[in-house]
Amino acid sequence: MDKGKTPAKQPIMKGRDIIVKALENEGVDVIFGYPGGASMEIHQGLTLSKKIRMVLPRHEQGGSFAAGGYARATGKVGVCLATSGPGATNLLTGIMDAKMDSIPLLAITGQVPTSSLGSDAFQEADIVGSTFPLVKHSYLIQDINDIPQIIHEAMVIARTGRPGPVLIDIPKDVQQQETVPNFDVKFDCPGYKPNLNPSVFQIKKAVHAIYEAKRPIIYAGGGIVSSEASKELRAFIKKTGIPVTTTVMGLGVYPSEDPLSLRMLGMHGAVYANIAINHADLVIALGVRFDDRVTGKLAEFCKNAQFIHVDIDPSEINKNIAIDIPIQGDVKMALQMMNERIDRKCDIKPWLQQVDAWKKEFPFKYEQPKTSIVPQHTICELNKLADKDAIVSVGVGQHQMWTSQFWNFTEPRNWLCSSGLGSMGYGLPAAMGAQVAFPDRQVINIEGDGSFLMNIQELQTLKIEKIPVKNVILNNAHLGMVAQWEDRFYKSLRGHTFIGDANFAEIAHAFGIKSECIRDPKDMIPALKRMLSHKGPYVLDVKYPYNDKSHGHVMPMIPANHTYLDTILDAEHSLRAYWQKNGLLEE
Ligand SMILES: Cc1ncc(C[n+]2csc(CCOP(=O)(O)OP(=O)(O)O)c2C)c(N)n1
Repeated sequence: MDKGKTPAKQPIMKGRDIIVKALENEGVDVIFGYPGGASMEIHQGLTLSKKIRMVLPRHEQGGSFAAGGYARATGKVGVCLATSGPGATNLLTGIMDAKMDSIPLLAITGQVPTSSLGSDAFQEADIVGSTFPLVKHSYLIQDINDIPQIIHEAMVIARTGRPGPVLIDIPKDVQQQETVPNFDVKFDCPGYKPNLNPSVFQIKKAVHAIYEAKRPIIYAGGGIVSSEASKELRAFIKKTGIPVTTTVMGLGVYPSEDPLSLRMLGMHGAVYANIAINHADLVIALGVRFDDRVTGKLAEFCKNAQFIHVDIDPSEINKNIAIDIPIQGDVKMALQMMNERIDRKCDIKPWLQQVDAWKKEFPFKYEQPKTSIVPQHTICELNKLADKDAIVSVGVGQHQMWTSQFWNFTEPRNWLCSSGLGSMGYGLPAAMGAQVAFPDRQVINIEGDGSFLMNIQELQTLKIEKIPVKNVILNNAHLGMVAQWEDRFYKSLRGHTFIGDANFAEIAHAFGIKSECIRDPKDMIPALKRMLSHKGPYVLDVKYPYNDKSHGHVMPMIPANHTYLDTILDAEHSLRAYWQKNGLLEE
């Protein structure tokens, strides 16, 4: 503030209005919130806001996933709001999803009045205690004068360093009290100073290792998305000529169809990506966490490689794998610093030829449709028809993995997938959140029937709030991915994985949403076109039979805690057996 100037006099405000104003000051433009006794004061305050759009989900879990979808698509903090007790506990899965995938999320909960705290009052849940292991940080506001400072801190903590969820619990009396607020807040958390700057010494070591390597590979993940480093990654690949594979979280950071792209690695990743990384002598790991779905059996993962690992979170480095060149810091800055020092392409022609040969030998493939619709084929055709910048959302299961395998990703932030937590019911609400952020873009939710059922109530939100998400339900009447594991590992004994055949087009119709149901392959492309050309929300129910044969499974597959050599290629072959047969493996 300028010397000599008196601050503009603030009027007395209610706690609830201070909350709204503080959120407006932080640039919040939408909140996904479901009211109740302990939060309705805040909703009353929100009715007066000209800057914040309130979207009423039909379940708090939907609200938390919608806030997550908004955050993934925009990079901004997604905000959800719920009442105390059951409202608050319904947010837990969305909070955990944000924790696992490092998504900036602010969850605000109403709480019973401070005088009742700890008395098992009606709808009292210790939400700070319940979410303690799930959040990056949390607050219980007990003094109305702390509201502006805490909201500012929470927003900064959610989006900086390694992003994540922050919870603010606000008792009802604090929302109702009055004070003269002070919005002149400054971030002041002495214990929180994420270091962004990579060590120059380590960067030089990394560049040296990159030029020494004969078989380098880049393993890129969600950290590239969080730090907006896709441009720097592309420059790094162009300068070095090193091939890149991504995690599920990293899809979009590099164009899938580029010759240097090895698409996704891991359990259902490309065979060639898994072979290549396991033959590499240098793995350049950027914003990844060596998740078990990527590494399989840790002791066997990339046995002959050196590792460079760049991560903002020091606790990730050396967590699962011993790292040779650790670089703690912002991956965008690390890439910029490496790019400045890279002056020529790596001399790795034989390696690139070998990787290319693997790419040609083991492409992703699927059966062409004959009598029934084939889900992978549907995804490919939809990909061809969709806008280039379409945002794609998924639930969890076979449909999710097929979309990650067959969709051609070109840019980051166009992919909404509950990756680390793997939560069914994610697709529809996450798509809803992204569509609110980008009303004019195509947002397509590709979801299995089981997943869709878990948050189907959000169809009403789409209808009432005019959110034009397109939903393609890959409906096999089964919990397909679990049935696949039953086929593989439990002699196809069905342990409650048949869920029955619902007609989602009729359900959508009841919500007032335009819909269609198809099962004949010849109807598929025209139906997709009709869906995409419709202005409002849409449900396309695509019925196909669950197929218990290999070609009905998500292939390839590395069984959990196994190595790339155990990859199941098809009904007859593992990669090990295939190579042994061709004399390429001595064991
Ligand atoms: C909330 C939740 N419950 C259970 C699971 C375990 N699970 C993983 S995939 C799956 C089946 C998903 O079925 P569906 O959504 O119909 O997709 P499909 O595999 O058939 O494509 C289940 C039950 C989960 N991931 N999330």
